Amino acid sequence: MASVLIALGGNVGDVRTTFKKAIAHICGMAQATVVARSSDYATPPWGDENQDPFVNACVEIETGLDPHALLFVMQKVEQKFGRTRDQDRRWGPRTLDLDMIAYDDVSMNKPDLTLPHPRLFERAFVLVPLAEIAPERVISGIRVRDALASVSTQGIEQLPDTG
Ligand code: A4P
Ligand code: MG
Repeated sequence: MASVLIALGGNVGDVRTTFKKAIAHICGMAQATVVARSSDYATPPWGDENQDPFVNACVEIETGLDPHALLFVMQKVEQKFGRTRDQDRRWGPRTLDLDMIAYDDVSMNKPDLTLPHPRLFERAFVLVPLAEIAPERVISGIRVRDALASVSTQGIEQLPDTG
């Protein structure tokens, strides 16, 4: 079984409900179990700042699927929740974005899948929830808690648990 970290993001619709359903679908389709799930966070938009705030979270799952099979499942789940990849502008509004942050210690650079995720260390909206569930995890030689200490977390707010 592999330990996989997945980042969730969205800023259109009832994103927190979408996250719950998306995680359940990933687990069903990937025969995966949730090892840890962060809180949800409200985060200022990054990249394209002219849009609504995002909700972000991270989850650690265990799965027997290989990285590409899991990516396929993640893209199916994005589609199920209304994400139309072609119409989205880069870094623009979306109902659900699922990024594979790390898959065990696998390192790969394929056209459709780069592991660990290449923009992980620039993004407080990924590092804050990741540090909640995996502060000691080392990704590309960098401990998650140290990566978090090197970015600004201004404007990021932990949202209360909805049960
Ligand atoms: N791909 C390659 N590696 C991976 C990986 N490790 N995980 C490929 C997932 N996908 C991977 O993805 C484009 C292609 O990346 C896929 O076809 C896949 O084969 P995409 O999700 O369509 O592209 P994107 O999301 O538009 O671009 P990118 O660079 O992934 O942007 P992000 O990171 O998704 O940015 N601000 C806040 N606060 N919170 C956010 O969540 N998200 C975005 C979107 C912008 N600003 C944000 C947030
Ligand atoms: Mg993405």
